[in-house]
Amino acid sequence: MAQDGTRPGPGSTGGIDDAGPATGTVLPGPARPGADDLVQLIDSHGVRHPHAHYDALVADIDGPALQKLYEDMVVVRRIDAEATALQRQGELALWPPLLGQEAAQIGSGRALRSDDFVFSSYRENAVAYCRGVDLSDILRVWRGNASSGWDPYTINMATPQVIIGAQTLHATGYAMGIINDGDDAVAVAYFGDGATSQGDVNESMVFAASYQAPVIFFCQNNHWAISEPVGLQAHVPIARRAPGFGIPSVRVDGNDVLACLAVTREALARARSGGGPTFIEAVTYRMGPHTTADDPTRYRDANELEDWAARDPLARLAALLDSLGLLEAEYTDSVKATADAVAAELRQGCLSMPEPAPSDVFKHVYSTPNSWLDRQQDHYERYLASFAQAPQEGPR
Ligand SMILES: Cc1ncc(C[n+]2csc(CCOP(=O)(O)OP(=O)(O)O)c2C)c(N)n1
Ligand SMILES: [Mg+2]
Repeated sequence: MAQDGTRPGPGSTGGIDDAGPATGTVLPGPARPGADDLVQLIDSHGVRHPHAHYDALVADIDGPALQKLYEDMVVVRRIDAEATALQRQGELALWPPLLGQEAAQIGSGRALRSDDFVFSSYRENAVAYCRGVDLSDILRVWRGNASSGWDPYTINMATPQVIIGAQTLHATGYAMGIINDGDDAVAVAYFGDGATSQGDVNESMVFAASYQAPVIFFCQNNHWAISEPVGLQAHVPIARRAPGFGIPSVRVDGNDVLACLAVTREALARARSGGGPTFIEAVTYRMGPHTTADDPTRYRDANELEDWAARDPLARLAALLDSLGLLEAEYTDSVKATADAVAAELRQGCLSMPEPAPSDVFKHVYSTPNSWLDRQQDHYERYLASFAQAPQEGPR
Protein backbone atom coordinates (compact mmCIF):
# COMPACT_ATOMS: atom_id res chain seq x y z
CA MET A 1 0.00 0.00 0.00
CA ALA A 2 1.05 3.58 -0.48
CA GLN A 3 3.13 5.16 2.22
CA ASP A 4 2.10 8.28 4.08
CA GLY A 5 2.97 10.82 1.44
CA THR A 6 6.39 11.92 0.35
CA ARG A 7 8.22 11.52 3.62
CA PRO A 8 7.14 8.24 5.18
CA GLY A 9 8.57 7.42 8.57
CA PRO A 10 9.87 3.96 9.27
CA GLY A 11 6.74 3.08 11.21
CA SER A 12 4.06 4.03 8.70
CA THR A 13 0.65 3.73 10.30
CA GLY A 14 -1.03 2.97 7.02
CA GLY A 15 -2.18 -0.36 5.76
CA ILE A 16 -5.50 -1.77 6.78
CA ASP A 17 -5.81 -4.90 4.74
CA ASP A 18 -2.12 -5.62 4.92
CA ALA A 19 -1.94 -5.13 8.67
CA GLY A 20 -2.35 -8.79 9.46
CA PRO A 21 -5.29 -10.50 11.10
CA ALA A 22 -8.16 -8.47 12.48
CA THR A 23 -7.14 -8.94 16.08
CA GLY A 24 -6.85 -5.41 17.41
CA THR A 25 -6.06 -5.39 21.06
CA VAL A 26 -7.08 -3.18 23.90
CA LEU A 27 -4.09 -2.89 26.14
CA PRO A 28 -4.55 -3.02 29.87
CA GLY A 29 -2.10 -0.19 30.43
CA PRO A 30 1.63 -0.15 29.94
CA ALA A 31 2.20 -3.71 31.10
CA ARG A 32 1.49 -5.15 27.65
CA PRO A 33 3.30 -3.74 24.63
CA GLY A 34 1.92 -3.31 21.13
CA ALA A 35 -1.47 -2.21 19.84
CA ASP A 36 -0.58 -2.44 16.22
CA ASP A 37 -3.29 -4.63 14.84
CA LEU A 38 -6.51 -3.11 13.63
CA VAL A 39 -9.87 -4.20 14.85
CA GLN A 40 -11.80 -4.95 11.70
CA LEU A 41 -15.23 -6.56 11.43
CA ILE A 42 -16.08 -5.60 7.84
CA ASP A 43 -13.21 -5.74 5.37
CA SER A 44 -12.79 -3.46 2.39
CA HIS A 45 -14.70 -5.91 0.17
CA GLY A 46 -17.70 -5.82 2.48
CA VAL A 47 -17.08 -9.24 4.01
CA ARG A 48 -18.09 -9.54 7.67
CA HIS A 49 -15.44 -11.37 9.69
CA PRO A 50 -16.23 -12.85 13.07
CA HIS A 51 -14.26 -11.47 15.97
CA ALA A 52 -13.87 -13.37 19.21
CA HIS A 53 -14.02 -10.27 21.37
CA TYR A 54 -15.80 -7.50 19.49
CA ASP A 55 -18.74 -9.43 18.02
CA ALA A 56 -20.46 -9.41 21.40
CA LEU A 57 -20.29 -5.62 21.49
CA VAL A 58 -22.31 -5.28 18.29
CA ALA A 59 -24.57 -8.33 18.70
CA ASP A 60 -27.64 -6.07 18.54
CA ILE A 61 -26.69 -4.64 15.13
CA ASP A 62 -29.03 -6.58 12.89
CA GLY A 63 -29.86 -5.90 9.23
CA PRO A 64 -32.08 -2.85 9.84
CA ALA A 65 -29.51 -1.37 12.23
CA LEU A 66 -26.79 -1.85 9.60
CA GLN A 67 -29.07 -0.15 7.08
CA LYS A 68 -29.50 2.78 9.47
CA LEU A 69 -25.73 3.15 9.80
CA TYR A 70 -25.45 3.11 6.02
CA GLU A 71 -28.15 5.77 5.72
CA ASP A 72 -26.31 7.93 8.25
CA MET A 73 -23.11 7.67 6.24
CA VAL A 74 -24.85 8.49 2.96
CA VAL A 75 -26.53 11.49 4.54
CA VAL A 76 -23.35 12.90 6.07
CA ARG A 77 -21.45 12.39 2.84
CA ARG A 78 -24.22 14.33 1.15
CA ILE A 79 -24.04 17.09 3.78
CA ASP A 80 -20.32 17.28 3.11
CA ALA A 81 -20.78 17.49 -0.67
CA GLU A 82 -23.50 20.12 -0.34
CA ALA A 83 -21.40 22.25 2.01
CA THR A 84 -18.44 21.95 -0.37
CA ALA A 85 -20.69 23.11 -3.22
CA LEU A 86 -21.95 26.01 -1.10
CA GLN A 87 -18.36 27.07 -0.52
CA ARG A 88 -17.58 26.86 -4.23
CA GLN A 89 -20.65 28.99 -4.93
CA GLY A 90 -19.39 31.69 -2.59
CA GLU A 91 -21.92 31.02 0.16
CA LEU A 92 -19.38 29.76 2.69
CA ALA A 93 -15.92 31.18 3.31
CA LEU A 94 -14.40 27.78 3.99
CA TRP A 95 -15.37 24.16 4.59
CA PRO A 96 -13.36 21.27 6.09
CA PRO A 97 -14.53 18.11 4.29
CA LEU A 98 -14.85 14.79 6.07
CA LEU A 99 -15.00 12.69 2.91
CA GLY A 100 -13.63 9.24 3.74
CA GLN A 101 -14.08 9.60 7.50
CA GLU A 102 -17.79 8.81 7.67
CA ALA A 103 -17.43 5.40 9.31
CA ALA A 104 -15.12 6.63 12.06
CA GLN A 105 -17.50 9.44 12.93
CA ILE A 106 -20.83 7.64 12.56
CA GLY A 107 -19.61 4.44 14.24
CA SER A 108 -18.32 6.32 17.26
CA GLY A 109 -21.01 9.01 17.25
CA ARG A 110 -23.84 6.47 17.26
CA ALA A 111 -22.31 4.70 20.26
CA LEU A 112 -22.77 7.72 22.50
CA ARG A 113 -25.54 8.47 24.95
CA SER A 114 -27.22 11.87 24.84
CA ASP A 115 -25.76 12.81 28.23
CA ASP A 116 -22.20 12.08 27.09
CA PHE A 117 -20.34 15.18 25.99
CA VAL A 118 -18.35 15.62 22.80
CA PHE A 119 -15.37 17.94 22.36
CA SER A 120 -14.43 17.92 18.71
CA SER A 121 -12.23 19.62 16.18
CA TYR A 122 -13.60 21.29 13.02
CA ARG A 123 -13.99 18.13 10.92
CA GLU A 124 -16.48 16.17 13.03
CA ASN A 125 -19.63 17.29 11.27
CA ALA A 126 -20.91 13.72 11.13
CA VAL A 127 -20.57 13.48 14.91
CA ALA A 128 -22.51 16.73 15.22
CA TYR A 129 -25.16 15.18 12.96
CA CYS A 130 -25.39 12.19 15.32
CA ARG A 131 -25.80 14.60 18.24
CA GLY A 132 -28.82 16.12 16.49
CA VAL A 133 -27.31 19.46 15.56
CA ASP A 134 -29.49 21.94 13.71
CA LEU A 135 -28.11 21.77 10.18
CA SER A 136 -27.72 25.53 9.77
CA ASP A 137 -25.68 25.62 12.94
CA ILE A 138 -23.01 23.46 11.29
CA LEU A 139 -22.54 26.16 8.65
CA ARG A 140 -22.87 29.30 10.75
CA VAL A 141 -19.16 29.70 11.50
CA TRP A 142 -18.05 28.81 7.98
CA ARG A 143 -20.40 31.42 6.55
CA GLY A 144 -18.77 33.99 8.80
CA ASN A 145 -22.15 34.53 10.37
CA ALA A 146 -21.25 33.82 13.99
CA SER A 147 -18.23 33.19 16.17
CA SER A 148 -19.55 29.78 17.09
CA GLY A 149 -22.31 27.55 15.88
CA TRP A 150 -24.55 26.45 18.71
CA ASP A 151 -25.24 26.33 22.40
CA PRO A 152 -23.14 23.33 23.50
CA TYR A 153 -25.67 22.22 26.08
CA THR A 154 -28.48 21.77 23.56
CA ILE A 155 -26.72 18.77 22.01
CA ASN A 156 -23.99 18.09 24.59
CA MET A 157 -21.28 18.88 22.11
CA ALA A 158 -18.90 21.80 22.42
CA THR A 159 -18.55 24.03 19.39
CA PRO A 160 -15.74 22.91 17.09
CA GLN A 161 -12.23 23.69 18.27
CA VAL A 162 -9.80 25.07 15.72
CA ILE A 163 -6.84 25.31 18.09
CA ILE A 164 -5.36 21.92 17.38
CA GLY A 165 -5.68 19.55 20.33
CA ALA A 166 -7.04 22.10 22.84
CA GLN A 167 -10.35 20.29 23.10
CA THR A 168 -8.66 17.29 24.71
CA LEU A 169 -7.95 19.47 27.74
CA HIS A 170 -11.57 20.57 27.86
CA ALA A 171 -12.77 16.99 27.56
CA THR A 172 -10.46 15.81 30.32
CA GLY A 173 -11.51 18.65 32.62
CA TYR A 174 -15.15 17.89 31.89
CA ALA A 175 -14.55 14.22 32.63
CA MET A 176 -12.93 15.12 35.95
CA GLY A 177 -16.13 17.09 36.65
CA ILE A 178 -18.20 13.99 35.87
CA ILE A 179 -16.30 12.16 38.62
CA ASN A 180 -17.03 15.01 41.05
CA ASP A 181 -20.71 14.83 40.13
CA GLY A 182 -20.79 11.06 40.67
CA ASP A 183 -22.29 10.70 37.22
CA ASP A 184 -21.68 7.95 34.66
CA ALA A 185 -21.54 10.10 31.52
CA VAL A 186 -18.41 10.11 29.38
CA ALA A 187 -16.51 12.93 27.67
CA VAL A 188 -15.23 12.18 24.19
CA ALA A 189 -12.46 14.17 22.57
CA TYR A 190 -12.10 13.93 18.81
CA PHE A 191 -8.85 15.04 17.23
CA GLY A 192 -6.54 14.20 14.37
CA ASP A 193 -3.22 12.46 13.91
CA GLY A 194 -1.47 15.82 13.72
CA ALA A 195 -2.95 16.89 17.03
CA THR A 196 -1.14 14.10 18.84
CA SER A 197 2.05 16.13 18.46
CA GLN A 198 0.53 18.96 20.46
CA GLY A 199 1.45 19.42 24.11
CA ASP A 200 -2.22 19.83 25.00
CA VAL A 201 -3.05 16.28 23.92
CA ASN A 202 -0.17 14.82 25.89
CA GLU A 203 -0.96 16.90 28.97
CA SER A 204 -4.57 15.75 28.73
CA MET A 205 -3.50 12.15 28.76
CA VAL A 206 -1.37 12.71 31.86
CA PHE A 207 -4.33 14.19 33.72
CA ALA A 208 -6.83 11.68 32.37
CA ALA A 209 -4.69 8.79 33.54
CA SER A 210 -3.88 10.40 36.89
CA TYR A 211 -7.53 10.98 37.68
CA GLN A 212 -8.81 7.92 35.82
CA ALA A 213 -11.17 10.32 34.15
CA PRO A 214 -14.07 8.98 32.09
CA VAL A 215 -12.80 10.33 28.78
CA ILE A 216 -12.24 8.77 25.38
CA PHE A 217 -9.46 10.08 23.20
CA PHE A 218 -10.79 9.39 19.73
CA CYS A 219 -8.00 10.05 17.25
CA GLN A 220 -8.92 9.96 13.58
CA ASN A 221 -5.65 9.16 11.89
CA ASN A 222 -6.57 10.38 8.43
CA HIS A 223 -2.90 10.24 7.43
CA TRP A 224 -2.41 13.94 6.94
CA ALA A 225 -2.08 17.09 9.01
CA ILE A 226 -2.70 19.53 6.18
CA SER A 227 0.35 18.73 4.00
CA GLU A 228 2.35 16.81 6.61
CA PRO A 229 2.11 13.03 6.35
CA VAL A 230 1.51 11.13 9.57
CA GLY A 231 4.73 9.17 9.14
CA LEU A 232 6.69 12.33 9.75
CA GLN A 233 5.54 12.72 13.34
CA ALA A 234 4.62 9.15 14.21
CA HIS A 235 7.36 6.60 13.75
CA VAL A 236 5.28 4.05 15.58
CA PRO A 237 1.51 3.69 15.43
CA ILE A 238 -0.10 6.55 17.31
CA ALA A 239 -2.12 4.19 19.50
CA ARG A 240 1.12 2.92 20.99
CA ARG A 241 1.74 6.22 22.70
CA ALA A 242 -1.23 6.02 25.03
CA PRO A 243 -0.06 3.01 27.08
CA GLY A 244 2.99 5.10 27.95
CA PHE A 245 0.59 7.37 29.81
CA GLY A 246 -1.11 4.40 31.43
CA ILE A 247 -4.06 4.58 29.05
CA PRO A 248 -5.27 1.46 27.23
CA SER A 249 -5.49 1.92 23.49
CA VAL A 250 -6.86 0.24 20.44
CA ARG A 251 -6.29 0.65 16.70
CA VAL A 252 -9.41 0.21 14.72
CA ASP A 253 -10.15 0.18 11.02
CA GLY A 254 -11.59 3.66 10.83
CA ASN A 255 -13.35 2.86 7.55
CA ASP A 256 -15.31 0.05 9.19
CA VAL A 257 -18.37 1.55 10.86
CA LEU A 258 -19.17 -1.61 12.82
CA ALA A 259 -15.68 -1.91 14.25
CA CYS A 260 -15.70 1.77 15.21
CA LEU A 261 -19.03 1.28 16.96
CA ALA A 262 -17.69 -1.79 18.81
CA VAL A 263 -14.48 -0.23 20.11
CA THR A 264 -16.25 2.97 21.13
CA ARG A 265 -18.90 1.00 23.01
CA GLU A 266 -16.18 -0.87 24.84
CA ALA A 267 -14.37 2.34 25.76
CA LEU A 268 -17.64 3.91 26.93
CA ALA A 269 -18.43 0.90 29.10
CA ARG A 270 -14.96 1.05 30.62
CA ALA A 271 -15.28 4.76 31.38
CA ARG A 272 -18.80 4.41 32.85
CA SER A 273 -17.73 1.64 35.16
CA GLY A 274 -14.82 3.61 36.62
CA GLY A 275 -12.16 2.09 34.37
CA GLY A 276 -10.87 5.48 33.24
CA PRO A 277 -9.76 6.72 29.83
CA THR A 278 -9.26 4.87 26.56
CA PHE A 279 -7.38 5.99 23.47
CA ILE A 280 -8.85 4.93 20.14
CA GLU A 281 -6.86 5.35 16.94
CA ALA A 282 -9.26 5.08 14.02
CA VAL A 283 -7.11 4.49 10.97
CA THR A 284 -8.83 6.22 8.09
CA TYR A 285 -8.07 8.58 5.25
CA ARG A 286 -8.94 12.14 4.36
CA MET A 287 -10.03 11.68 0.75
CA GLY A 288 -10.65 15.36 0.16
CA PRO A 289 -8.54 18.44 0.75
CA HIS A 290 -7.70 19.65 4.26
CA THR A 291 -10.19 22.44 3.65
CA THR A 292 -11.64 23.97 0.52
CA ALA A 293 -8.64 26.34 0.60
CA ASP A 294 -6.22 23.46 0.16
CA ASP A 295 -5.02 21.67 -2.97
CA PRO A 296 -3.75 18.21 -1.96
CA THR A 297 -2.49 17.44 -5.48
CA ARG A 298 0.45 19.68 -4.59
CA TYR A 299 1.72 17.33 -1.93
CA ARG A 300 0.22 13.88 -2.22
CA ASP A 301 0.37 11.12 -4.74
CA ALA A 302 -2.79 10.31 -6.69
CA ASN A 303 -2.03 6.60 -6.22
CA GLU A 304 -2.44 6.98 -2.49
CA LEU A 305 -5.93 8.35 -2.93
CA GLU A 306 -6.74 5.51 -5.28
CA ASP A 307 -5.54 2.94 -2.71
CA TRP A 308 -7.78 4.45 -0.08
CA ALA A 309 -10.74 4.87 -2.39
CA ALA A 310 -10.68 1.08 -2.63
CA ARG A 311 -11.30 1.00 1.13
CA ASP A 312 -14.18 3.46 0.99
CA PRO A 313 -16.32 3.13 4.13
CA LEU A 314 -19.65 3.48 2.31
CA ALA A 315 -18.81 1.12 -0.53
CA ARG A 316 -17.86 -1.66 1.84
CA LEU A 317 -21.04 -1.37 3.87
CA ALA A 318 -23.07 -1.25 0.66
CA ALA A 319 -21.31 -4.45 -0.44
CA LEU A 320 -22.12 -6.13 2.87
CA LEU A 321 -25.77 -5.03 2.71
CA ASP A 322 -25.96 -6.26 -0.87
CA SER A 323 -24.60 -9.66 0.12
CA LEU A 324 -27.32 -9.83 2.80
CA GLY A 325 -30.05 -8.87 0.32
CA LEU A 326 -30.54 -5.56 2.11
CA LEU A 327 -29.67 -3.17 -0.70
CA GLU A 328 -32.85 -3.33 -2.73
CA ALA A 329 -33.85 -0.39 -4.93
CA GLU A 330 -36.71 0.58 -2.63
CA TYR A 331 -34.28 1.00 0.26
CA THR A 332 -31.56 2.83 -1.71
CA ASP A 333 -34.19 5.14 -3.22
CA SER A 334 -35.45 6.06 0.23
CA VAL A 335 -31.89 6.68 1.47
CA LYS A 336 -31.26 8.93 -1.50
CA ALA A 337 -34.50 10.80 -0.86
CA THR A 338 -33.50 11.33 2.77
CA ALA A 339 -30.05 12.59 1.75
CA ASP A 340 -31.59 14.93 -0.84
CA ALA A 341 -34.02 16.31 1.74
CA VAL A 342 -31.25 16.89 4.27
CA ALA A 343 -29.10 18.60 1.62
CA ALA A 344 -32.01 20.84 0.63
CA GLU A 345 -32.61 21.76 4.27
CA LEU A 346 -28.90 22.52 4.72
CA ARG A 347 -28.82 24.75 1.65
CA GLN A 348 -32.02 26.54 2.59
CA GLY A 349 -30.74 27.07 6.14
CA CYS A 350 -27.51 28.52 4.79
CA LEU A 351 -29.09 30.90 2.32
CA SER A 352 -31.78 32.13 4.71
CA MET A 353 -29.45 32.72 7.66
CA PRO A 354 -30.05 36.24 8.94
CA GLU A 355 -27.05 38.57 8.75
CA PRO A 356 -25.62 39.23 12.20
CA ALA A 357 -25.59 42.74 13.68
CA PRO A 358 -22.01 44.12 13.96
CA SER A 359 -22.24 44.28 17.76
CA ASP A 360 -23.11 40.56 17.91
CA VAL A 361 -19.38 40.01 18.02
CA PHE A 362 -19.57 40.90 21.71
CA LYS A 363 -22.17 38.24 22.45
CA HIS A 364 -21.19 34.98 24.12
CA VAL A 365 -17.66 36.12 25.03
CA TYR A 366 -18.39 35.80 28.75
CA SER A 367 -21.29 34.04 30.40
CA THR A 368 -21.62 36.87 32.95
CA PRO A 369 -21.51 40.66 32.45
CA ASN A 370 -18.01 42.07 32.02
CA SER A 371 -17.47 45.82 32.41
CA TRP A 372 -14.30 45.82 30.29
CA LEU A 373 -16.14 44.21 27.39
CA ASP A 374 -19.23 46.40 27.94
CA ARG A 375 -17.03 49.49 27.57
CA GLN A 376 -15.59 48.17 24.30
CA GLN A 377 -19.08 47.45 23.00
CA ASP A 378 -20.22 50.94 23.95
CA HIS A 379 -17.25 52.50 22.09
CA TYR A 380 -17.88 50.33 19.07
CA GLU A 381 -21.57 51.15 18.91
CA ARG A 382 -20.84 54.89 19.15
CA TYR A 383 -18.26 54.48 16.42
CA LEU A 384 -20.81 52.75 14.16
CA ALA A 385 -23.43 55.38 14.98
CA SER A 386 -21.00 58.13 13.95
CA PHE A 387 -21.36 57.01 10.33
CA ALA A 388 -25.12 57.52 10.43
CA GLN A 389 -24.59 61.04 11.81
CA ALA A 390 -21.83 62.02 9.38
CA PRO A 391 -22.99 64.76 6.96
CA GLN A 392 -23.70 63.39 3.49
CA GLU A 393 -21.31 64.57 0.84
CA GLY A 394 -23.19 66.54 -1.78
CA PRO A 395 -22.26 66.87 -5.43
CA ARG A 396 -19.20 68.97 -6.05
C1 LIG B 1 -2.28 25.03 17.88
C2 LIG B 1 -2.45 25.07 16.39
N1 LIG B 1 -1.36 24.92 15.61
C3 LIG B 1 -1.49 24.92 14.27
C4 LIG B 1 -2.72 25.11 13.70
C5 LIG B 1 -2.87 25.12 12.18
N2 LIG B 1 -3.52 23.88 11.75
C6 LIG B 1 -4.82 23.86 11.42
S1 LIG B 1 -5.33 22.32 10.98
C7 LIG B 1 -3.80 21.67 11.22
C8 LIG B 1 -3.53 20.21 10.96
C9 LIG B 1 -4.26 19.30 11.90
O1 LIG B 1 -4.10 17.97 11.49
P1 LIG B 1 -4.80 16.79 12.23
O2 LIG B 1 -4.68 16.98 13.71
O3 LIG B 1 -4.28 15.54 11.67
O4 LIG B 1 -6.36 16.98 11.88
P2 LIG B 1 -7.06 16.87 10.47
O5 LIG B 1 -7.10 18.27 9.91
O6 LIG B 1 -6.29 15.95 9.62
O7 LIG B 1 -8.45 16.40 10.74
C10 LIG B 1 -2.90 22.65 11.63
C11 LIG B 1 -1.49 22.42 11.90
C12 LIG B 1 -3.82 25.30 14.55
N3 LIG B 1 -5.05 25.48 14.08
N4 LIG B 1 -3.67 25.24 15.89
MG1 LIG C 1 -5.03 14.37 10.14
